[in-house]
Amino acid sequence: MREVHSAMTLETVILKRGPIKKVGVIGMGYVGIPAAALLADSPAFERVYGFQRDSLSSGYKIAMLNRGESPLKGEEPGLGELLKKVVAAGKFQCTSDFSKISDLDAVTLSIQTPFLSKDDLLPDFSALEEGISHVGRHLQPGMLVVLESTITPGTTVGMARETLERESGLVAGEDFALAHAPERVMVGRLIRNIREHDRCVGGIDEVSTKRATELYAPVLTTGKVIPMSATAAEVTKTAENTFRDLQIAAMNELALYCEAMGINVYDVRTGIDSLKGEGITRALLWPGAGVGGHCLTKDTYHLERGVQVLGKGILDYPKNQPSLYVLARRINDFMPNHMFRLTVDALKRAGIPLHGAKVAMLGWAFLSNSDDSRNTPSEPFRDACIREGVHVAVHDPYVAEYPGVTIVHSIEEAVKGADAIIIFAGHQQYKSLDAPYLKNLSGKKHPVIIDGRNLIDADVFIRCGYIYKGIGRGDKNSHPIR
Ligand code: SAJ
Repeated sequence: MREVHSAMTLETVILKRGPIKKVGVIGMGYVGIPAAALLADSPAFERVYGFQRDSLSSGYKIAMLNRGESPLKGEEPGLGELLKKVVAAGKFQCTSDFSKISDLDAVTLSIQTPFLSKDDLLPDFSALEEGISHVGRHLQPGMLVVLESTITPGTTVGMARETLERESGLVAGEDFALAHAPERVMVGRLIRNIREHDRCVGGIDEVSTKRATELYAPVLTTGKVIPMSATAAEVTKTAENTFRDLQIAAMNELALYCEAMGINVYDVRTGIDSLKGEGITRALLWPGAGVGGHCLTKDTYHLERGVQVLGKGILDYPKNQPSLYVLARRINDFMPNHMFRLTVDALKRAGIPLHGAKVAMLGWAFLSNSDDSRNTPSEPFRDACIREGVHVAVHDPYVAEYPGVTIVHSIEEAVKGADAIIIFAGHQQYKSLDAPYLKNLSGKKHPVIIDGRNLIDADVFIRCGYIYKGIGRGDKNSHPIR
């Protein structure tokens, strides 16, 4: 009876409040800004506030956004014009005055949840919790609160609900609606992703899911709302990245097997991929020098923590076996070590002592043709080299700088006098590396080249006198030296 009674209460309160007209978005980052602009541009809503802490590091965004300018780096098609339009129309305003929350109908939170440290992989929810407390302090009956950040399954019905109820004295599911609607945006296509991707909308109860659907449906073009529970939405988001990481690990493991068996993993991949037809699917991704970024490197651990908390004492799983997903993470994190092993073996073939060798790393970004170097797999490789007394030059055409690492932006500067050239990122320009030119630059009779992203033609470099090794290239990694 209580469930029916509380749903009626919330439904009544929401009916009394009427349709969502005024919305707040907390966290003016690469998720919150496009979300706020799209909500403000929708005729369904009257006014949108973007809430941003007036902090030293990001307070500058407030004035920029109120001038209709985007503080985001890099190209975001459509975002600049959209911001100018909604600011000029008086439909969007950025503010650090969180008390304005009290006269809104709905508030979303897009605050990042980074890891405190790479070792214990525990998320830092402090900024998110601060944002939720702000909302709680100004929460009114009938309001909708939606978390968009990537969070550990159980957070919406757990920490978020508790914080909101404690700060407001109201009851979730009775006095206010609460949901999780994870973001699925990729840098460079933020506006398009929000409009076109399907949106999982998960309420703590049916009424909350329905109210959250009212908020998201108007900004979707080809995307549609997929209603579910809040915890299912949290698991969807973390699992969709966990599965991508798993698929990459499956291909990385196959690459290691192919190296050991003396065959070309790319031939095998083509072979497997040729099995087509209804109902036959193989999600084949690509082997490589490693997996970086801020999504795949952490979302698996969000999922694992979620099942440890929510499934405590209930989960049935093969005894003493590690999680398949965590094993996948370890395989992907092993790839920079493998790149180091290939480098050591190749330098040995070249008769060059490891200590004092000079290595040119091509690629510091974690992603091809990107300047994003968060959790880059290049870093553990460079650390391993330095531990062994190897001199490392790092080249990247996109990454301007990185704490403690000198990034050079001319290939010549990086490769001059190098004993080994290591391709770490799949940047476009590395696909046309000139073998004789780089060999002259290195000044070595048999320079080493390690291909971490299958970018170059092994035979061209082998014929030019290089000692070649490539991820998954068991067919070439012991080639005769020309
Ligand atoms: N990588 C491989 N092999 C592959 C694909 C990627 O080694 O076949 C490596 C990349 O080099 C990189 C890392 O994995 O180091 C991550 O690459 P990514 O393409 O997954 O890019 P991310 O980390 O930006 O992932 C984001 C995710 N988007 C969101 O969380 C909203 C992910 O869900 C998307 O699938 C991905 O973008 C995408 O497809 O662009």
